Amino acid sequence: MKSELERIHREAVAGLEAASQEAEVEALRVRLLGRKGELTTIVRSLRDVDPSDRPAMGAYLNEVKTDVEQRIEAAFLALRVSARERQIASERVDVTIPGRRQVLGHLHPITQTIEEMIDIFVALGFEVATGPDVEDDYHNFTALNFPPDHPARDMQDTFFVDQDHLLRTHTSPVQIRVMENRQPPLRVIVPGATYRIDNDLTHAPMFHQIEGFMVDKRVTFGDLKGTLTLALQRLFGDDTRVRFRASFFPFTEPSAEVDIGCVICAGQSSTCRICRGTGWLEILGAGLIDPNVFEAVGYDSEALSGFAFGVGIERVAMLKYQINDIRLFAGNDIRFLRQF
Ligand code: 2U9
Repeated sequence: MKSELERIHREAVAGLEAASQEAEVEALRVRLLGRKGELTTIVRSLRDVDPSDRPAMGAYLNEVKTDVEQRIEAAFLALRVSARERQIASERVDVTIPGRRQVLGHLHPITQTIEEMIDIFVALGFEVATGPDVEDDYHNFTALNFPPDHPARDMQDTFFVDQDHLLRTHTSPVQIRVMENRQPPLRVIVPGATYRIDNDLTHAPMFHQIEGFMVDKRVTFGDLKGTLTLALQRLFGDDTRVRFRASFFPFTEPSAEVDIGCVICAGQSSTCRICRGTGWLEILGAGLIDPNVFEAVGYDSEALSGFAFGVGIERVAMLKYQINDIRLFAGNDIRFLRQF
């Protein structure tokens, strides 16, 4: 019996040392201490031992049983501790790892250009006004001194919604609405989308304008020249040359087209493809507000004067960023937009 106990003890110690899972320890516990376990069974056979040897054998059996019980308990504990340690290690958060960078979007280049121009004019005391994209014929044409047979009123040039409504061809109707509702002195700029039936490299059916105007007593063409020269130099650089050429618009008299020195060759190349060797780029239109426009909004055209100007935002952005196709702005190709 002693040798049998020694064998059980040896195997139990070896089995417990080898066990790497709680299930293995549990299987050993059942095999040794379960109802039909080896140690449980051997206790029963103590009665067959010679009575003189029984106390010593009983003591030895108890010693083995206690030792095995303690080893099983220790094995369970060790496995639980190491399982917990493994779990903690796997759930560890390294707070020193750099975060995943969030990819930030940005404003559309047209919006950026509008905001830049708004900032320039706001610094000069202008306020911002906006109005509807769908206008009536009166505010888009008639009040702006367009004669009834003006070519811009043609179905070929303007998107008509019905007989009397259209997609505004410029933001000028907003200025009419401002003057209808308020009295001078006024300094207002109007950014927004405009629409014309046009589609090529430099003309899109939907484009953006900023128009501006100032009305007060004794506003002169000199005020217009000073304001626009300053604004264009803030926009394209302090050294930008600016020139005014006589022109015609229904809503201004006198009228001018305004050029800046070529942003590419600065007038130094007779073969420049941007200015075609002229050294100048047309950038905006302007003039003193026609007295007929003042009369249309109920202003006294004898007592008041004002200047107005209009600029195409896409054209400004194309010159600033050297883009050769206006359609890229509305194309929404992310590879194009990411560059700004
Ligand atoms: C009112 C009175 C006058 C606005 C003006 C221009 C000249 C002009 C063009 C620039 C490029 C339009 O986008 S573009 O094609 N604009 O040449 N605009 S004067 O004059 C006004 C506006 C409103 C009541």
